[in-house]
Amino acid sequence: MTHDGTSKDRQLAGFRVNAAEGTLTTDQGIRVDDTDNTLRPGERGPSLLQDFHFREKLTHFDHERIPERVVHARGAGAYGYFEPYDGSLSEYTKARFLTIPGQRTPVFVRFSTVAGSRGSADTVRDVRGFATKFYTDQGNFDLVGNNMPVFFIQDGIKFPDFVHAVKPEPHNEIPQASSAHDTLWDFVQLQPETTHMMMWLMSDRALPRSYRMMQGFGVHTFRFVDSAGRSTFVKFHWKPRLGVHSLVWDETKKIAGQDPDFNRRDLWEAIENGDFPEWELGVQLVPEEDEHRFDFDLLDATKIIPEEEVPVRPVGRLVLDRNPDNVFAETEQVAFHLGNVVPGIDVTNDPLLQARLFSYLDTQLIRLGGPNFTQIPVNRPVAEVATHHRDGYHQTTIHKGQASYHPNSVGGGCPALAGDASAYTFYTQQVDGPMIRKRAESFNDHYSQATLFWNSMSVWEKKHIIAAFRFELGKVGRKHIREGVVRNLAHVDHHLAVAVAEGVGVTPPERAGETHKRSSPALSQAVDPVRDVATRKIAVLVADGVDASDVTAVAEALTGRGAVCEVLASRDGSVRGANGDRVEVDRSIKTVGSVLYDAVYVPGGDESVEELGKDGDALHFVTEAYKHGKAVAGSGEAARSLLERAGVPASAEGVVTGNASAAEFTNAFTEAVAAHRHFGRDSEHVPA
Ligand code: HDD
Repeated sequence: MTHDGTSKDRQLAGFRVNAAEGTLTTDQGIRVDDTDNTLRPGERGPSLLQDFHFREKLTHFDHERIPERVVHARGAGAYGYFEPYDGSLSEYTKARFLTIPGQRTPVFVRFSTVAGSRGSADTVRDVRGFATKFYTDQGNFDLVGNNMPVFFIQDGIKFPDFVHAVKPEPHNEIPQASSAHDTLWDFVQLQPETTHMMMWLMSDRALPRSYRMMQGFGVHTFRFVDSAGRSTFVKFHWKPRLGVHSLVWDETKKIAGQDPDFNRRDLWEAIENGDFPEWELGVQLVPEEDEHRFDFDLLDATKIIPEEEVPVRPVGRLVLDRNPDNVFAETEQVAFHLGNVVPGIDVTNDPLLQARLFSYLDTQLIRLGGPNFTQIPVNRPVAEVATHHRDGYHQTTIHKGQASYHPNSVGGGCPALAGDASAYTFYTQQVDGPMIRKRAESFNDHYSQATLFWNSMSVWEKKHIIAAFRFELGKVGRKHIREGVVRNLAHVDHHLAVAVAEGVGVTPPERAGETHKRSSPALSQAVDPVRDVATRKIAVLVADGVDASDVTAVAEALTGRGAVCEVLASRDGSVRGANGDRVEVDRSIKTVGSVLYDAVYVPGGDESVEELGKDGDALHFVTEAYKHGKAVAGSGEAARSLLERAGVPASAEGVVTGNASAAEFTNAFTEAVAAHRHFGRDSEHVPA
């Protein structure tokens, strides 16, 4: 028996004569003794319409699906809390949840991909959604952001055009969850404002190793408003405690086959294991009077404020510590909306943001079937709700009394208007101008920040970007589209445009004038990366005859620092150790692949290593891990030569050989795993 915990439910609980949890009933509470056979006259007769249990079961099943989100359909969510470090933001905002030190505000966060359907793979090249619902004591605040700080378009009126272009093409519904097709790139080449975002999309940011290892951005410029009504512009940033780390493209394609749930599984397992993901909230603050101080418009969502110009000020932390109980009820039915703001936070005139203020509520009405979706538990504020809204589909509140209007005397004037500073009031802004459809001149520079991004990348990041453009445009059938994109890229960087042109068989473009040399180191994943082995997965390859002490030495060193070691062999169960003891196997190598691990280790034991050397799966495992830039280790001479046979030079960066019983070995391997990837290796091994 299910009940939703409303007060009515609790009241009725005392009257429940049928309340034996565990006995199957109909929706009307009638106990059921058979749910396997329809009612029929005679064993071989037709099913009877009067079988109410059968009809109810089928009807409910037939109505189980609701429309998936038109974008961000595939997601994974979790609960947790946010707490500010101190009260220093109260100088800028009266939002209580940001200014009361240590006060925990419950949150629900939903991560998502954008383009794919609900059942699509997690690791496709795509933007990731990072939407946070703060259940504050002043009402719900939704920060509906992405893992990239800019967007494809400047005005929300173009959102349907962009989404139609990126989604599978309408005549054959191909390709699923991929931007590598004609219509997206056609839109891109004709709409140069997409250029900056396309640089991000072609970068490794579009391939996060984990939701726990990606940044989040509010994207738009918002406003903070203090208790005196003074406004400060603000951009929101989430920084993951584990650092920002990505997969490589070849790997993502393979994971999409081996474990399409890779990112959601990772989030789920981390939380179940008590490795609670954590982010730091930061803000960039710009005083109202500095609005026009930049060489771009603060209202243009295709632009960042470089962190070197306006530093990100850390203000609090987000911790996710509870998985949902039911994905449909919570992760699917959660309804985010940019219009959910609390006193102290306000919107700006950014035309993309303004369109979102309309679209999110509108989309919830069709998706969740009416205006009462705010009563669904995951959407319910913790702050008290008292409205004159009545009726509508799926109304679960039993409103009492006769007055559902304002002003009223019949209901004692209730609910009354807030007569004090606790009410939400919009920032008082002077707006005046002719009614026109026109974009401001200050939105016209589509290339400078794309160049800034490119200039800020390390050599390996640039290689990955070129490879990504070549892959995506290589899938575009129409040559004029490829040419158009390359022409736009010439405004970003001539070398980039030529490298892409050469890869996709179009004439390299002329130099489109000098591009600037500025960079913003904070944009690179290679600058000052967080090094940590916590929750990293290490594959330990073994066979009969393995040196069990080699297994233990590395497993203890790494798990001691929070990593996860899994012993893989050609079959499940256990293998015989060199000393005769059994060594437990976690998984058969046939059920996994190197792409599901961060590093690989071959312990010593001559017989074991010889056996692995004859096993094509094991050799491939090592070769592939190395190719993807991962740490590789081998203990003893035999393992070292096995690595060489697998194409892994012992002298390469991130490759550790020697003896596992030595502290230098385990320390070096731990360091190599903590580095995430070793792209400084021989360039022929870096996909480029
Ligand atoms: Fe959006 C969902 C993020 C522009 C219209 N968007 C959606 C979600 C995220 C974003 C994370 C999923 C929320 C969830 O998990 O339920 N969207 C963004 C960002 C944007 C952006 C960061 C630019 C800065 N979006 C944008 C525009 C429009 C929309 C310009 C329309 C004018 N977005 C929607 C939507 C969705 C949505 C159609 C689909 C499902 C939903 O809202 O609830 O209304």
